[in-house]
Parts: sequence; C-alpha cells; structure tokens
Amino acid sequence: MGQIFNRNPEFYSADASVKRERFEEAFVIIRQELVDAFGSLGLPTDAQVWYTRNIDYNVPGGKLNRGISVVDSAEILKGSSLSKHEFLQAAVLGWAVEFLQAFFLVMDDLMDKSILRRGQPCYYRVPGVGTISVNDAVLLESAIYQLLKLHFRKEPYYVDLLELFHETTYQTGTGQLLDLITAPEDSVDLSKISLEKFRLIAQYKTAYYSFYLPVALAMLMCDIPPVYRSRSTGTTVHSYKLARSILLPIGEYFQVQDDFLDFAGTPEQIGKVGTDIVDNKCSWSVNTALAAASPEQRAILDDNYGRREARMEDKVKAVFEEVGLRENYRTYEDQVYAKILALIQDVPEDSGLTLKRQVFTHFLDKIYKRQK
Ligand code: DMA
Ligand code: MG
Ligand code: MG
Ligand code: MG
Repeated sequence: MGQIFNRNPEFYSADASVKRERFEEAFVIIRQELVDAFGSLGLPTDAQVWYTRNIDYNVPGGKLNRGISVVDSAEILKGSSLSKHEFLQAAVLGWAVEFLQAFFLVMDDLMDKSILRRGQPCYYRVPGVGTISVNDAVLLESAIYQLLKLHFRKEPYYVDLLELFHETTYQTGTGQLLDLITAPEDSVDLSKISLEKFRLIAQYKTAYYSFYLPVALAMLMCDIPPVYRSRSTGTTVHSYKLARSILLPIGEYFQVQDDFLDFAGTPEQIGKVGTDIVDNKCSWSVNTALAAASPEQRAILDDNYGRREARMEDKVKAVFEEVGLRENYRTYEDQVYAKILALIQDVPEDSGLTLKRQVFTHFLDKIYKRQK
C-alpha cells in the first residue's frame, strides 16, 4: 500500500465538499460494476431496469456520513492523504456501509410504516413495489459482498472484512428485533419501557453499523494492530475494543438525536415524517417525558401513545412540550458531548500505525447539534 500511496499523495486532501464529490464519483464506478454484473446474468430487460432503480432509489441519496467516514478515518489513521488507489479502496468500503444502511432502511420503513425517507416516498410506497421491497433489500445486501469480492479478494484482511459485515448485520438485526418487540402494535404498556431498554436498542440497531463499522473498516484497511503497546502511556491497547468503547456511546447519542428529531424535526429538515409516537416506540423522547410527567400528564400519555390517530399523536406531542423535552434535550446534548470528549482524551496518542483521537473527534463534531 505504501508505494501506491506515495505516487499520488494529494488525491484526497481537500475540503469537505470536494471529499463528498470524490466519494460520489466513486459511486458511479461501483454502481456500474454492479449493474454490469447483473447484466451478465442474461436476464430480461425489465429485471435489469428494476435492479438499477432499486440501487438508485435507495443507496445514493442520504447524508453519506457513514460512508465518507470510512475514507476520512482511513486518511486520519494513515497520517497523510490517500493515493487514488487507496481512496478507491476506502470509498468501496464506505459505499458498502451505505449499501448496508440502504438494506436496513428499506425494511425499516416497511416495518415502521413510514411515509418519507430522504425527502421522497419510502421505497415500499413507490407504486408497484410494496413488499417486493423485502427482496430488493436482500439484493442490496448482496451487493456488499459482490463489491468486497471484486475489490478485496486478494487482500490479507478479506475474511476480516466479511466477518465484520456479517457480525454487524447480526447486531443490527438484533437491534431491530428489540426495537420492534418492545413496541407491540396492539398493547401499549408504558410501564414496560425504560431508558435502559432504549440504550440497549440504540446500541444494537444503530451504534454498531453507523459508528463502529466505518472505523473498524478503516482500521482493517490501514492495518492497525489489534493489540499494541502505547509508547506514550506504556499501557497495552486493544485497539478495536478501545474504538468500540467510544463509538458505541457516540452511537447512542446519535440515536437520542434521531429520536428527538423524530418528534421535533420538520419533514423539510429531516427528510422524513416521524413515526415513533404512533408506532409505540421505546424512544429517548417518551422515556424522558415519562420521567418528568405529572400524574395527569402520565394519564394522557397512557391513553394516547402508540395509537394510529393524528389527534392522539398531537396530545402526546403537547405533553412532550409541556414537560420541557426541548430543554431537556439541550442539556443532555451538552452533557453527553463533554462526556464523550473526556473518553476521547483517554485514548493514548502515539505515532505510527495506532489509533488516533482525531478519528473520534471527527465523528463527534460531525453529529454535534445536528439538525437533520
Ligand atoms: C433505524 O432506526 C435503525 C436501522 C437499523 C435502520 P429508526 O427506525 O429510528 O430510523 P429512522 O428514524 O431513520 O426510521
Ligand atoms: Mg424507522
Ligand atoms: Mg425502526
Ligand atoms: Mg428514528
């Protein structure tokens, strides 16, 4: 990697908007590879058109935070900018994360009965799609492994990449299970939910795939040793475990934001219509409101939470406002930011192929006070 690296060292050193552009350019290549592979199956044209629309509708239109983070993390871990080849490798891994996300979101919107995603109708709501979206999700997942095979088959860490994606899929699926069975449609019982449950759900359904995965991928690509001795502190560093101990709390914070925005964000702002209240979800918002509610407010929540009626949802929202959820959120955000920064300060900072604090601060600053 080193020699290729030096050939064109300036390729990825640019500001955020250029980085995004470069990352999106890589999608054009990746998309074509997948469409060509599908085309080589010799299937009817309508199948090819369907497959291509599936990718185009569900993969490229998001914030791309997770995908770009793989590239940014690789650059930080490397300690200098990436060559063209290294950039493409990191971008493929980044897009693989975006495909994983698309796979989960297509099913998530169907299961959550959501309306809008990224400012457009959820995929299952596109005329003619419906439950075919379940199979389209499977095809989006398959794309991950086609890309890995195509670009990493010969790398010594190929199996590690496969295992990491499999493990992360398992964790995320587990999180989605917890999320769904904690929110039964026909029996609302607010005494069964808790902040502890929220945290467990958030860790599994969001934190692993959104935060740990991108960094672990960059670590594999950059050959960061799983165990090393820190020269600055003299301690033994278990690098993946240490990364997880910071990225999982960041992921929980991110899900708190997602839950708060589900209630407080406008569709124009977040590109989706919140469904947590009508879906009876064990969200940060309802848990926080319950902790602050008077007996009267509690009764309103008991009678109106998790019911598919706009009038009842409005009553819940009114209680959320009355108990000061917005103020609560501001306080939470400042406290959690300070707490995570403190965790990051404890990461030993060494030269060479080691973890770097900037990998984590980069993530934290990307999401701090996010509005969408
Ligand atoms: C989404 O949780 C989790 C995964 C694995 C897609 P969510 O339903 O809160 O997400 P969103 O608010 O984007 O629908
Ligand atoms: Mg959802
Ligand atoms: Mg969901
Ligand atoms: Mg949500």
